[in-house]
Amino acid sequence: MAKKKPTVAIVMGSKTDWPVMEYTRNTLKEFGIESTVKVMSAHRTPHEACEFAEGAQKNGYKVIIGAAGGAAHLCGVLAAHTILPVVGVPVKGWSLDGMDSLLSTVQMPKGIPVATVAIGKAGAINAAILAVQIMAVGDAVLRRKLVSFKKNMTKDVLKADAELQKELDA
Ligand code: RP5
Repeated sequence: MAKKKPTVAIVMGSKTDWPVMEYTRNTLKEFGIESTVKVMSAHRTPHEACEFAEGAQKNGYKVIIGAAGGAAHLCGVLAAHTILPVVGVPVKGWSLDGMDSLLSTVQMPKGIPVATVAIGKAGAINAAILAVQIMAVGDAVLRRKLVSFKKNMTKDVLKADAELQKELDA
């Protein structure tokens, strides 16, 4: 069977962001969504990054997920060159515990939003779920998958609570 066309683009500022952004790709896979993963930097490959964002919609992408650390301007640059929704994952860099990445991703001046999620792994997973939620607006199959994803989370927490209560009562 032919592989489904990717509808989400994951763009990272460096290959060193991959251990975090692998969670995004894997979470998207859980929903049956294929993604393209690219390393592109706003300052080291500025032309490639802009070109990619400019062509993203025409190339079938519905959401772009960007990830960068440090002075993390990549997501803002991507958002400047497309009307697709851009979700930004701040990656913990070499100092400041990721606060630099968080603030530079989230503090977009008015007009060019970047939907910024949490720093690191939680953000990487949430970026994927947010992308699914965005696409689910026009897709009943994805909506059903989101409902069962949430039900499973509820079940897991209730199960963990029941186990804890047993341990405490023992
Ligand atoms: C950013 O700088 C990247 O997104 C990465 O998080 C950070 C460090 O990049 P490397 O020096 O590891 O390539 O551009």
